Amino acid sequence: MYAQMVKSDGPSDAELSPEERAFQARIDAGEKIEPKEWMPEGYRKTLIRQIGQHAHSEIVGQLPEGNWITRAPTLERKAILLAKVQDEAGHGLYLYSAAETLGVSRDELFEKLHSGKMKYSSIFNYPTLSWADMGAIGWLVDGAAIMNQVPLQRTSYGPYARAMVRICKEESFHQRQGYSIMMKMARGTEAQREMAQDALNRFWYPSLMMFGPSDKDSVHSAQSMAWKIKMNTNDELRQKFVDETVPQAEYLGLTVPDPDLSWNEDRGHYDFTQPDWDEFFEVLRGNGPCNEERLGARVKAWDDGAWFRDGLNAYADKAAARRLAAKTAAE
Ligand code: FAQ
Repeated sequence: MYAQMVKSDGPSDAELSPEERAFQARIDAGEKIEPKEWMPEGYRKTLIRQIGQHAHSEIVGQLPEGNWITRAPTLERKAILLAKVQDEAGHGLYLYSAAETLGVSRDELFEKLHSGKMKYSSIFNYPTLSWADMGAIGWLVDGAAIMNQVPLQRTSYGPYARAMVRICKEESFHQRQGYSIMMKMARGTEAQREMAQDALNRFWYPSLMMFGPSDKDSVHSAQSMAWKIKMNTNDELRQKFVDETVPQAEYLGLTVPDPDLSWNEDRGHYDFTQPDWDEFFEVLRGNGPCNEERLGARVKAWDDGAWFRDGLNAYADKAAARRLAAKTAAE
């Protein structure tokens, strides 16, 4: 039903080849597609785009929080934040591995990220200005990530679906740690409560943007949903996020920065103000507050690590040559 409400970019059934029709029948029957099996080129490319973008988001997503590890207010908070940021690195690595099963190398993916040809989530182009932002990121950003990723556990590509199971478990811990920071701040001193409110004010709309453009502007949704690469439309998940998050803000005693937010009895959902989509597309074009800084940090890390990668490769080459020499001598 939702696939009909979004822009269509896929071929009609009559235009499918016999192989494509058989492939679609497997998807419709809920079968998982595994790496070595036949798949349409568009399916493979869409997965590389989405999984690659997702992996890049996890890796770039370490930067805004990594920035606060040395400034966490207690040893316990530091240990928790460190573990969370390390989890994000792990998520990136599972996802790069899942993308590699589609025939793309990790080096190619990195090259595309570093040259700006591949995207990462818009949210990581916003600055983290106070400790309360660590709470808002865990609560809202990981909360939005979970909302999007829980359905992806049922996505049609086996390696992606399986990566999502573990990632979602860890994201739940992340969301709870963020909410725990927000509770502490919201119930602390007046200054702490103000910091928590300010963090909510700044992260609310960028979090809503994480779900992607509105359905009418979503280029890929129709085809991705037909292939079960995406399980829900962008607007559907955004609405679910608002419905679940508003009561959590109320429990904290904080105000969602949307004067038009109201419960709509007839729809059984909150009505809310859409994010500024011009701002969203500007961030995607590289003009957000921190795009340059984030990409610059990743490129620098890649360049600084060149000697280490070279060393590993030289060691692997030497070990392979030794193995070959030993084998030849034994024959
Ligand atoms: N940011 O046609 P659609 C995390 C692009 S995980 C940047 O609707 P699609 C964990 C889109 O690529 C966060 N670009 O696209 C964490 C396309 O451009 P293209 C990442 C965006 O793919 C937490 C164009 O707009 N999660 O954060 C965004 O069907 C805390 C048209 O859009 C995932 O990647 C955006 N927000 O739907 C880490 C989940 N939205 O490629 C550290 C998997 C759209 O043609 C700390 N991905 N675009 O040049 C998805 O579910 C989908 O890819 C969507 C976008 C829903 C993100």
